[in-house]
Amino acid sequence: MTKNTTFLKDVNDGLSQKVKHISSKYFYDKKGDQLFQQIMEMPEYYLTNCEMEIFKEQSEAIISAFNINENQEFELIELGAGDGKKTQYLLEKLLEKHLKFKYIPVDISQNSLDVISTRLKKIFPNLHIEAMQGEYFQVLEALFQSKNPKIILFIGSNLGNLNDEVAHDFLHKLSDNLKWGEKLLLGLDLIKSKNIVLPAYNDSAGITKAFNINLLERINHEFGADFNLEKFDHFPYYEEEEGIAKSFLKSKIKQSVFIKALNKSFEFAEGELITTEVSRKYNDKILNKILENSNMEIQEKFLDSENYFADYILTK
Ligand code: AVI
Repeated sequence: MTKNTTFLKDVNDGLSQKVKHISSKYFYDKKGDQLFQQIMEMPEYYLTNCEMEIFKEQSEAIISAFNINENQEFELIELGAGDGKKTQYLLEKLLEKHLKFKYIPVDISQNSLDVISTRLKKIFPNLHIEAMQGEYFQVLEALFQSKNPKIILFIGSNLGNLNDEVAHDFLHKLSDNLKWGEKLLLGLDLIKSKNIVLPAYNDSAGITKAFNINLLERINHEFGADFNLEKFDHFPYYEEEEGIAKSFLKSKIKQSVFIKALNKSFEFAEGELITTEVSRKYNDKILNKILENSNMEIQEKFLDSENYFADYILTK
């Protein structure tokens, strides 16, 4: 099945449920990539700055924690590489130390990979970079074909966009592929109060709203749907106790939407929600629960100065 037919099938399945949903993985078309870049620049979206600070200030200590054998070439694999701006600090330090490694950014968006490869090659002419396009789950096997030791980067709290069960399966599968002593650097947003988290998913410039609504625009373009974008609202939600930020699209009125590629109409009640994203926030207890029986454990934790975000080193 091609990517597009999987998307169409997921739209059909998700909108046919009693509680409608469409996965956030479909946010990232070209416009979605650009909007996410803009979100990361919004003052309310603290996640990027916090993790940037950790990489800027603590890359040296992070590299020590990797326990790298200087005589052995290794692979630094970044899952969901995005724009690579944070990783840049780590790459700079690794290159300064003349360590032998290949950097493999993996992303679902070929567009992001092209941008990151061009940019990093310019900044670091000596960097050995080999991008791989694909979804995390699907590329794991291909990634582990070479015998070289591996360090995996999974930063930006990307894990939080998977529900806990899927996150558990993913980390366990990843661990199954890692050899004894190999590391995963896992960047996670931490549980904190609503007055900090909620604005991050509802910036005053309306970029997150546009990012969410772009999903409907994408369905209009790709599948000839007639979603009226004015008739849906961005609806963000977060309760500290649950620790999960959620984004919904809310139908402003009772309406019917036709999707040509499915030759099918979908009914929306006034106020009805489509779940589009979960962004889980973590603490050690939640992470340890997900890691239970995975053969991976927390080795070290690097925090930003506000204690909003953590980069965990997990070791097998
Ligand atoms: C990519 N991911 C970690 C972002 C997040 O915070 O969940 C995506 C995002 N959604 C809305 N704003 C940012």
